[in-house]
Amino acid sequence: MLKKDLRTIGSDLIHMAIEFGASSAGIANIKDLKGAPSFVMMPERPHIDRVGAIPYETGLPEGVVAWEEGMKSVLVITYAHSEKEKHLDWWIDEKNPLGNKKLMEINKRVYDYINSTYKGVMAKPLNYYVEKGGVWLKDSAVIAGLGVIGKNNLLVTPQYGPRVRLRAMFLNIDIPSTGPLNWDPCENCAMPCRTSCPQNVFSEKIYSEKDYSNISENNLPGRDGTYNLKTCDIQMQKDEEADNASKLEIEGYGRAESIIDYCRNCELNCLVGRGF
Ligand code: B12
Ligand code: SF4
Ligand code: SF4
Repeated sequence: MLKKDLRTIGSDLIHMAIEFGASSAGIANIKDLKGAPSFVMMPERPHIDRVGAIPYETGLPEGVVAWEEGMKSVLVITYAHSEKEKHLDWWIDEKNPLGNKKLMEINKRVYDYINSTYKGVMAKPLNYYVEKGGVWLKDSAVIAGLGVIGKNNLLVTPQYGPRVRLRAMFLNIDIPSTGPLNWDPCENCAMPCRTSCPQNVFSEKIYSEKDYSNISENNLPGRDGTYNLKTCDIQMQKDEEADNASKLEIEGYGRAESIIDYCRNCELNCLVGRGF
């Protein structure tokens, strides 16, 4: 396939993902992803530092992404989670959050569209977890040009700030990356994302570029190496115990028996994209 044709297919898939409900979409070429910070760092990080990890089903060592034979690029989609629609992020009655379900639906529609439109193009919607064949989603979104990593350690998009959730799909065609962006919203910012953190998670530098084979000092967790996932996870455990069993009537769901509302302070207090 010619380079021009590949770009045209890429643009069409991005357009269709948005048509099917994604808030934004882009392409990350796998050659670019392999050198991105999370992809370099995770295989080198010790197990003790793997909060949120689940058992590996890919047969690969911990932290290593299962690049599938023949796959060349990744379609990345976002779905905006505004402050007004907090329920999108909630674990209601222990079920997959509605926002995550929406992302899976959009991915499925794009997958069906590819199969019915492009002969020879193979696609594979990816699991959320790297342990189950997924990819590191924030870096993928950065390479796809959907935003940058902020000082809150989240993908910050120009339109919605960090208030988005992500999903991805492998493609067997070699489409060039549609990013990264040349943009830094965090420069000169007073960092309400960090000061609003209930656990003071960003209080000290705990990662050093010297401990990893190829990561610059500005590309560490939290950018400067201060994001401490273990302290953050203390808050997540508190949120699970709090279980706001308020038996609310929820739009698109009905009456809930239990709700887990995980902390989003570093996300909701970011100054970018407020109030959409
Ligand atoms: C495990 C996990 C957790 C764990 C551990 C978090 C962690 N960051 O290590 C816990 C439970 C603590 C957690 C907490 C949260 N999570 Co979480 N989590 C994940 C998961 C499954 C894997 C994350 C991971 O281990 N990444 C790899 C490591 C290496 O990344 P890292 O340590 O964060 O730091 C890297 C980046 O900052 C990046 N980086 C830094 N500078 C630069 C520069 C460039 C150019 C690039 C490319 C990258 C880059 O490289 C770093 C390595 O230095 C992802 C889903 C996925 N499949 O990716 C969701 C995910 C990252 N989580 C998400 C969210 C929203 C949250 C929370 C707000 C909780 C909530 N309400 O959902 C908090 C936010 C904490 C924070 N400020 O980062 C979203 C992020 C959306 C966004 N806008 O970025 C994701 C993508 C899931 C989703 N549904 O879309 N999470
Ligand atoms: S999710 Fe909450 S506890 Fe974790 S870093 Fe963000 S504000 Fe802090
Ligand atoms: S609040 Fe400011 S420093 Fe924090 S992520 Fe948003 S723009 Fe960056």
